Amino acid sequence: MKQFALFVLAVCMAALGTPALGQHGTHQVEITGDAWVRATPPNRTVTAAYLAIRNTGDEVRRVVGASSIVAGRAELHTHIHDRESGMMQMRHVDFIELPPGETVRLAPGGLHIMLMDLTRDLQPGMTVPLSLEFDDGHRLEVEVDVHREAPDASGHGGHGHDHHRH
Ligand SMILES: [Cu+2]
Repeated sequence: MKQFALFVLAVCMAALGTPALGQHGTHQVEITGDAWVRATPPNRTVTAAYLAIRNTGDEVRRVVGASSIVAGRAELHTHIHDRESGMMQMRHVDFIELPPGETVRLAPGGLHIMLMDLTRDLQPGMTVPLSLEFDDGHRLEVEVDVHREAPDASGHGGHGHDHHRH
């Protein structure tokens, strides 16, 4: 079992060891504000990650993928309001567009990174690594805190009321 864990870790390290890694500072995209992942009850295998991404460059940039070692797979999602049913529904999106000079917020009820096939329970106080992939081939690695609810839900002008359960 321990050997298996080490093997998995080695594979992950190899996967992360792309040439783009380490260009953190040169890439004109940065994570601003609180990045967080919703804590999971035992045996829950899906959750969502939220963060704000700022494009400091002068070209449109796109987030085209995400991954984390705690998740078998990750997808970019948004919520839409279905007029027929009056319900919020999640939709997979192929990319998240980042207009130049703007900050795009991923937040409950809107855009989020869906983490699926979780390999472990995520408890408050933990941090999980998250890797974002951009259309220019860059990757951004972030450490994301695990919380039960949005940290500082009073700020950011949001109404802080989460209609949606992951
Ligand atoms: Cu989702």
